[in-house]
Amino acid sequence: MSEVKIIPCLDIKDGRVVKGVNFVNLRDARDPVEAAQVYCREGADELVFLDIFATVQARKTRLEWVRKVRGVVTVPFAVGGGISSLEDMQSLFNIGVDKVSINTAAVKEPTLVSEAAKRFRSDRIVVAVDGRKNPPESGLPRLEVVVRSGDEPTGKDIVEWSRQVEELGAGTILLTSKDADGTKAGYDLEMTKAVAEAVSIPVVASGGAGTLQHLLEAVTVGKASAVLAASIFHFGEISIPDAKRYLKEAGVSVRL
Ligand code: 0VR
Repeated sequence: MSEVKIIPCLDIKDGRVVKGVNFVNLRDARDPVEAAQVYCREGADELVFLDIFATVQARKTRLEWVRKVRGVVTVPFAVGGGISSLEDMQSLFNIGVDKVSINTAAVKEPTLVSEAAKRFRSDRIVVAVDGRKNPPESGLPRLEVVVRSGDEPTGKDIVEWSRQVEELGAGTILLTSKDADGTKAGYDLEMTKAVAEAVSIPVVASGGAGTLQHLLEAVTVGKASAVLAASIFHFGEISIPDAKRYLKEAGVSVRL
């Protein structure tokens, strides 16, 4: 088994790290530069920076916020939020970002994924897939893709979209459960497993981490290649070294 990555996520609003539940009721959590320094020092394998209001505010990713964090990050750095063109991606790569994450723009214009993979190489292109679970009798896909910060349902099945994203050339899928986000009740294992079994590219589990056991089950049951978390790290409930020690003791290969 290749090493499982532990990935803290900085959800950014007005230049601060924020954290909500189910993508809403966002509250201030911490300074992004300070958080990035601590997470890198503690052994994060990657860092994700999401300018979560860029798309809904119909603007580009705030580069000045990205630059500040980029200045202290010592691990692979992925940035998402508001990216909707190859030029947007180039601007981020020009300031030292390692990977870009596209979400809404990929659904609206799937060829953007294939063009980006060709221009920049697949391993630099992450497609973020946000999803919600619909009741069985709803007539909607059980696992449905949502976009625009989770506000817009697409009617797309998550597994079918993930397969398409892989075919288009994405290097990684960042799979976030809107229902689980911020609840600390555990990842959506049904969603994570369904996607991880449908594609051969790495799937990052995201949304719901609350305990060390949740991190383990995302890997063992959900078959995720990496676990992303925000709440447990931002509010100091679990540290990255705790997470790595626990996973290693459970037999999971991690970078210590
Ligand atoms: P935790 O459940 O706190 O670990 O959060 C992990 C993950 O869900 C968040 O870091 C982040 O992906 C939530 N995403 C979005 C959003 C939050 C607010 C608004 C929009 C989005 O579009 O992904």
